Amino acid sequence: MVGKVKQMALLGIFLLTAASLAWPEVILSDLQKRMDEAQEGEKIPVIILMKEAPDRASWEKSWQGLDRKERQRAFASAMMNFSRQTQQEILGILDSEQSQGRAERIRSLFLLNAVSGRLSVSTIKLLSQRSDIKAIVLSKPIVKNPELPGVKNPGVVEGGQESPSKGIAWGVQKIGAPTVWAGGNHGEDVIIDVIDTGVDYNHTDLSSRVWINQAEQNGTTGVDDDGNGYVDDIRGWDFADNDNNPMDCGSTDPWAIMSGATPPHGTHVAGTVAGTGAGGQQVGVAPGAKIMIGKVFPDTGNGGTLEDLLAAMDYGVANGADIVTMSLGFSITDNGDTSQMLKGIMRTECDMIRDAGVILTVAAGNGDPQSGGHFAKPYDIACPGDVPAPWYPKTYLHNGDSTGGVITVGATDSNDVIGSFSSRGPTQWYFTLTDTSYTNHFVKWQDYRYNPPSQQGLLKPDVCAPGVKILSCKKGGGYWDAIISGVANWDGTSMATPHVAGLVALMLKVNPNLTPAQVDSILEATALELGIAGKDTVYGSGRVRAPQAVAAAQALGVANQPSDLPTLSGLKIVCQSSNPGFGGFDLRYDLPVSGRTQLLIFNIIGQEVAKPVDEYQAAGRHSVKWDGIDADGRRVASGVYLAVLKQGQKATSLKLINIR
Ligand SMILES: [Ca+2]
Ligand SMILES: [Ca+2]
Ligand SMILES: [Ca+2]
Ligand SMILES: [Ca+2]
Repeated sequence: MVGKVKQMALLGIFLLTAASLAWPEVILSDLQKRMDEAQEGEKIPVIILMKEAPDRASWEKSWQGLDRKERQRAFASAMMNFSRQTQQEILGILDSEQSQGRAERIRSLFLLNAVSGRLSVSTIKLLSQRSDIKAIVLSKPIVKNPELPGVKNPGVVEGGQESPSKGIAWGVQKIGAPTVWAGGNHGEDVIIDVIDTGVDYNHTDLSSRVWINQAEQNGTTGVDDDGNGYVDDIRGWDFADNDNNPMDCGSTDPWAIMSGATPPHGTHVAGTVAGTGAGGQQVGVAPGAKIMIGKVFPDTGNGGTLEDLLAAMDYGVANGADIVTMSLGFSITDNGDTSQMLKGIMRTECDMIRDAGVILTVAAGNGDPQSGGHFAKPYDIACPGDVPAPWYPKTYLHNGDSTGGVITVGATDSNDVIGSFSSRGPTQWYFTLTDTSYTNHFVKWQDYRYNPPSQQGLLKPDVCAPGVKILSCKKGGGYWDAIISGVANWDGTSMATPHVAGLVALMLKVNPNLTPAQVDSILEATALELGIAGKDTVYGSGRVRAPQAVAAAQALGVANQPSDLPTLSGLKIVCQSSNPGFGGFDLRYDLPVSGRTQLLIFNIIGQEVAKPVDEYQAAGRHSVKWDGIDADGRRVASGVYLAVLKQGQKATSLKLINIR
């Protein structure tokens, strides 16, 4: 978690030992070291990566014309089938090893085409002889960070609103969610997977919002009715304790939390996503959305593991989540082999989530929670918040496949000033593996090197949202206000991220087919610009704005109609450059007759901002470039614009999304 609460451990780097040379093909050196040190009978948590990869291009061909949710189902089932086939023999071996007490907690991770489990040394050695395995990786613990969800002004909902009077939490107000609700959109039935400490699904504000797996709800106890690998997973799953009860494991005792107990972080996060206000405070952005619960921190408070996190991410995609939100991450503060490998695994997983069409929002991190300051560049953004975004302006791409799956969120206060803790970019993707046990197996991303001044790494975060003094739901009922000095309103990019997840639900409600890249482009294009000009390493593209983003989502639904089809008016306009565009659009239009022709640009509230064409023009094809400059010669703000082509009473239009 990044709610100033927990971080995964820093990663140790181990030297290759002589013993590891016995299985250099498959067993990575840090796992070998762990095996060498293992006690008799000890089971080691590992992730087994399969060698075979599917022919994704051929799948895509057969999926043409599917809408986003249909495509997600097709993607998940194709990947699950592929994984099942390629893993069949290994799962058989592991089943037998499990029955003999040498393996446990075996799970197929279909997005990575991997298998996780806790295996004895002899089982690992047995598997390492196989040619269908690419690598066996030591899984990593998520350790608890005893830092508090701090607050400086307990008992007061920021924005001057006294608590516990009824009201709308300042962050929900600030991003303009109530304006969207006024139009009847509360994000109804959009499913948001909250991967965290679990959620208090009995809370007055959340109980009606929890996603229910109908097949299990109406099925037989003790039977995996929907065959998804999890028995009686009615509300989601507890991946850390491997049971069907994802109740938030956090302590409700503020004193215990202050002494280092796990706080009920997931209930707080879920409240910001979809809290209904039933208990008196409206803390949720999308009170019509459904919360799927992925619990990845164990009841013992000892921290979760990487493979539990991966399994939870898979579950969301497989079970129909539209959005996965993760207010968690682990700090990676070096470019060592283990760190790079871990980053690589997370980037691959996040890329797959993007390819499934699922939107993934992730906290930027809270700097260095030990010192209260920040890690040096480019290591301040936590992983997987350091994974590239699904969309960048064309001008920003570096090499090849430079996009990724993660919309990374920083935290701002009620004055739109960045939280002092909010992690700063840039981050880096520049693999320089040295250990051959790694170099043999891992893709080396070289697309965002940090080597200033010429190479500036990867710009992160992508957007920011309210994350300072955030009021939300308290496990057991009520809110974290006026409970006790010190743990009232919480600070953290953990609190900012669910504001964005909730906003994405509002966007998907009006346009369910938005791709992750479209969602990201709209969030960034419509954000309130903050800090230094343009997208920057503190605020990203700025603080999200719900009314503008939802309007743009709706507009893009219209713009997505095939734009080069003739309209009824006979006029036709297309954009030949990229749209969303980076401050300029090459427009081409066809006139059926000669006459006075106007090409006007309007902003989203209907004001005319520019008039690139107003003259007599002959019938036929014309081109004009609108360079994103308004009538007064100023560069227009990022956002959605409408290009209207008029001739007499005839008109046609085209939506343009401008990014500065
Ligand atoms: Ca099930
Ligand atoms: Ca059942
Ligand atoms: Ca449980
Ligand atoms: Ca800026």
